[in-house]
Amino acid sequence: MNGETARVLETIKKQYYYQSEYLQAAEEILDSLDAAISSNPALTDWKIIERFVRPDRVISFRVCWVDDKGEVQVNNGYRVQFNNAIGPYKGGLRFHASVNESILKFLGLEQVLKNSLTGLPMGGGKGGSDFDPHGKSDGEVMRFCQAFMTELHRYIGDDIDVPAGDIGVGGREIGYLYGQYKRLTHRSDGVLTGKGIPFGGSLGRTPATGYGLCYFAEAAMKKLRNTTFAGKTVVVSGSGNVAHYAAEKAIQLGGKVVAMSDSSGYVFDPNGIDLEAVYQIKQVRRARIKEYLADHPKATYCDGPSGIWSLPCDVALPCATQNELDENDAKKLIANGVLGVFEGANMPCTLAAQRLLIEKGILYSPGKASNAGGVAVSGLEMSQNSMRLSWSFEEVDSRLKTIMESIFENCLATAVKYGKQENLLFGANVYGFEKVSSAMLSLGVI
Ligand code: NDP
Ligand code: 2IT
Repeated sequence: MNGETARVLETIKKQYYYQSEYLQAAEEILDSLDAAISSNPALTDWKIIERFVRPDRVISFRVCWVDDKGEVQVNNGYRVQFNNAIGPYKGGLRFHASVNESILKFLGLEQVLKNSLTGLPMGGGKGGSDFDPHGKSDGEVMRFCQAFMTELHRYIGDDIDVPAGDIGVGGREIGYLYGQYKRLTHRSDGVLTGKGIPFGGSLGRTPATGYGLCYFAEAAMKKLRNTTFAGKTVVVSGSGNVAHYAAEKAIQLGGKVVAMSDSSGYVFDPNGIDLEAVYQIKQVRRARIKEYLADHPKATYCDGPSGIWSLPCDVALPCATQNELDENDAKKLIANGVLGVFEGANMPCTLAAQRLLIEKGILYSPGKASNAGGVAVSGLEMSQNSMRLSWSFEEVDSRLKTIMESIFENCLATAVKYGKQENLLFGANVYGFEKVSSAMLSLGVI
């Protein structure tokens, strides 16, 4: 890194020294951008890098609600509207105890590039709360969602900012959030995506991120290693929305998924994971993955999720959360002969893990490229809502596959153009940035 990128990174490191996740995402992106900006001095003259790494605004608010015992609870709520140069702010809401401004700024910054990669006109944003859904009743989740939307609705709109799901926010939460939005505004529009099918949701949105990840991975394996998922041993971390549908598609494509995890630990099943059992435990009963052992005597369980990376596998799909795979984990995967690491989560590999995987010639794709299928189908849901139409599952799934394959091709072509061979991280950062920066230049100093 040199010149403008290094200067901007130093500046934000001083200003936001306490926001480690935001700085990590910024460093990873800026590290790729020297070549892109050196060919266009206007980007430096117009301070595009300086503007690009900072969100347009961070909205933060209090969320008060009453729990089942009648006690008042207070949480922090946020919406980071990062960049709308190429379209309305778009990105998920995360409900997790760890949520803070740093995490939402990293997610928002990544979302700006990811949404650009989809080829659809969407800017980037992210929001959420430190509300922890674990162990909460349906009624408590509903009252929290209503309180959250009571404040959030002032800042969003179908042409302004369109939230969706992320960790802790799935179909149930989107339903409650949308219900409160309707109650407050008297509007029925496409202000949220990931809605239920009876009230404007798109067929294919629920599995889109996981399916899209496998479409991307399959395209990369075919083109760069002349192989496919067929016969491969696959390890998937997490057991939420992204992990479930990634595992399902990997199995459909002929892979064998042998392990999955939650935040407490991981299960290994040499016979191949029984995905329906995991679904019942994690999505229906909202219980711990350890319960898998009850009906699967050949399976084993280990406390602590990160041990999952010590299992031998051909393909690793980290689909849980940020920084879940560090340099030591990457070393173990490499020692065990991994062929590819394709990210389903956002920033699951640490900077050191990414660098090592790339240096050792492992196929590696960053989340902003390989998990873009979720937001891409959100973009299709927005189009269907605007047109008052709905497409079949097959129509949506085939558009998703085309989008993921072209994201792969564009990232690869960009990497090759700059002499970076198979470096899909470089390709994703530069290709995503080119469109956003060109729009920012055209829009003037705003
Ligand atoms: P969910 O809330 O559906 O699932 C999260 C899963 O990850 C849960 O099984 C959770 O377990 C598990 N988990 C949390 N922390 C860890 C950990 N340290 N190690 C292992 N497992 C852990 O979220 P999603 O599946 O929607 O999101 C997963 C990732 O994918 C996130 O990074 C998200 O930002 C990203 N993503 C999501 C998209 C979407 O469309 N939903 C789109 C693109 C990216 P537990 O039950 O114990 O909490
Ligand atoms: O990280 C992501 O891309 C998401 N959580 C999905 C965002 C969206 O608007 O569908």
